[in-house]
Amino acid sequence: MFHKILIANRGEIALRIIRACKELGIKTVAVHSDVDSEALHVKLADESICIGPAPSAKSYLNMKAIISAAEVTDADAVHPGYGFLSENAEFAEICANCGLTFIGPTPENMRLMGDKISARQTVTKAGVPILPGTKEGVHTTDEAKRIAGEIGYPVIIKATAGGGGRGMKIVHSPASLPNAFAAARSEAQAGFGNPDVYIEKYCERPRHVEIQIMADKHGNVIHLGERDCSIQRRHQKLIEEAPCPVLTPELRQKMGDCAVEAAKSVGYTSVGTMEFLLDQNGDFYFMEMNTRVQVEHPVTEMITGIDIIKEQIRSAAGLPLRFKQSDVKINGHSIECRINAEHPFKFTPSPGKINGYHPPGGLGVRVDSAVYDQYTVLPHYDSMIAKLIVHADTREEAIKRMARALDEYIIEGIKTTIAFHQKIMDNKDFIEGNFDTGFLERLVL
Ligand code: MV4
Repeated sequence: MFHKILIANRGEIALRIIRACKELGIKTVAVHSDVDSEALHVKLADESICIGPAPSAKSYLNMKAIISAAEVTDADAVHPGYGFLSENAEFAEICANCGLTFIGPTPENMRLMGDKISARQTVTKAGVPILPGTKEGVHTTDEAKRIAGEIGYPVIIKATAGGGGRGMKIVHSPASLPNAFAAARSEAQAGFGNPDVYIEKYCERPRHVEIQIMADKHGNVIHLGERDCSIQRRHQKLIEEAPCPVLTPELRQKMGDCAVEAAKSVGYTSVGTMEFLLDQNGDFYFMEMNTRVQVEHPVTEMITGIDIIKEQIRSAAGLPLRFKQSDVKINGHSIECRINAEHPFKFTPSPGKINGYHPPGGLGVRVDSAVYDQYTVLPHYDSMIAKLIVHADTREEAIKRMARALDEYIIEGIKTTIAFHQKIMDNKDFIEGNFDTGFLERLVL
């Protein structure tokens, strides 16, 4: 097992990783920017090191500074969390070259899944369904027109190097294709430094359902069931839950098996997530794989009782998984609300000093957060300040518990999205499980 882990992240996920390390008896090193010296991850870690000025590009994305910090503190592994360097294959490679274990998949796996066309090809070979679309990048408008005609409108143009929905264009007719194609390519170039795009059949009003995968370095791969992450705004998830309210046990097994086979086919060795679209007919299609731990992993922990971060660390250290697929039992229902320092209905950022703080508690309530009373939420980083997670026997009880916990949660001095979540917990369609990825766009609060 590792002796000391450097956590290359901040905020609640840095705390989440520190907690796992403490329970595993592993020492921790926090890294922080100039403006983060009062951050909770710095206070809770055994040691801390400043790695640069406030902008992420100069601190939390500064590979040289992070590697140096690991060397001077004699850390033997690096946990990247989510965001920042978590899906950067080059960083994983540099860690390995410096004798540090990168707690995540291999650089090869990260590259394969980071390229959305190669990810599609790879999972197809493992028998995973994908939407009709191109097997290669599409380079000219004529080619795009011909392919879109073959697939049939509507189609969606996506960046090969993209992900998470950035730079996608939905095209409903041949007339609008040339502009959309040009825009997609230039956005892909600007956003990812690579203009390549591919075309897929557009799936209307899908749910976003993803499968949590857990793998070790001995060829064992299991899944921990699914999460429904359909409640999103501009590709930012706001509410996640597990299990998915509409998935049947048969469909769960089929999606789970597909995700496990895909992970096995590439020799995957860490935790990861296969994202699927679930359409109105109950058919599912692979979208992309996230080769990191995700923000919403707690809802899966709550219904399985498995500590995903601890297992990820153990797996990176070369230990075998402690669970077989048959050991994984889904128990009850869990919901997570992401609470952001934003206007509750306009979603404009609201950084500043928290002047009064009281988190909720009680049975089945979990708060993953790195803020505290008198803490100043900084404008330089992500606006998510807390994840409020509940667990209960049924979905109906989980919604009531979430509503109760949201009512208890007091955060003064800044605006937060608590009031938004209160409205959703009281929404008839949400309560009935009747929603898809377009839910928030159609919603009038
Ligand atoms: C799609 C799609 C419909 N059809 N692909 C968005 C995130 C990125 N991973 C892919 N995304 C989508 N891909 C096809 N062929 C609809 C979306 C999509 C979406 C997916 C999940 C959650 C929210 C979404 C919001 C808009 C579009």
